[in-house]
Amino acid sequence: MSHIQVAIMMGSKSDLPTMEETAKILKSMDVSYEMKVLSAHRTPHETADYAESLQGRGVQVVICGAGGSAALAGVVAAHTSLPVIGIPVESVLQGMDSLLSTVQMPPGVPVAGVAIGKAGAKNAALLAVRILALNDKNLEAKLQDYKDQQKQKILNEKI
Ligand code: RP5
Repeated sequence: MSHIQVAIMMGSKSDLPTMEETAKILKSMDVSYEMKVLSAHRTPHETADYAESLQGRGVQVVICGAGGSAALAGVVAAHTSLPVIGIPVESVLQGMDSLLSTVQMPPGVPVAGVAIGKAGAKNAALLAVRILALNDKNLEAKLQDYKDQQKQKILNEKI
């Protein structure tokens, strides 16, 4: 069985600056991941094959980022029963197109959509960690540390 806990997918290498924010948080919490460029539109068969392989490999959460007519998260959700988190990557329409394409799924095929861009990329990682932490006390403690650090940062602000 694979040691990969989270699969991070993106529709193009041009999405990498956004998706790196996801990877950074997973890395900081010692969550294992792999990153894969696959496009719902440009590599439809390869995308389906990869999505269908994940559960059998022991992957627990899939995070997909795409921009524009962002079908990736939805297509992956159609090809796996794993939880799928969709990040709308910023685009020519400032990501509104990506946002609607990602979240407006038909009932029965869920995608957990997060905010546009890097904020969403960070929250996608944290949401994945929350899912994994349901069965991992060590990870739960790391999430609590993260929350405590955020709290201290705000409380230490001087204006
Ligand atoms: C989407 O089209 C990708 O996810 C990317 O955000 C956007 C543009 O792709 P490139 O033309 O930069 O490859 O499928």
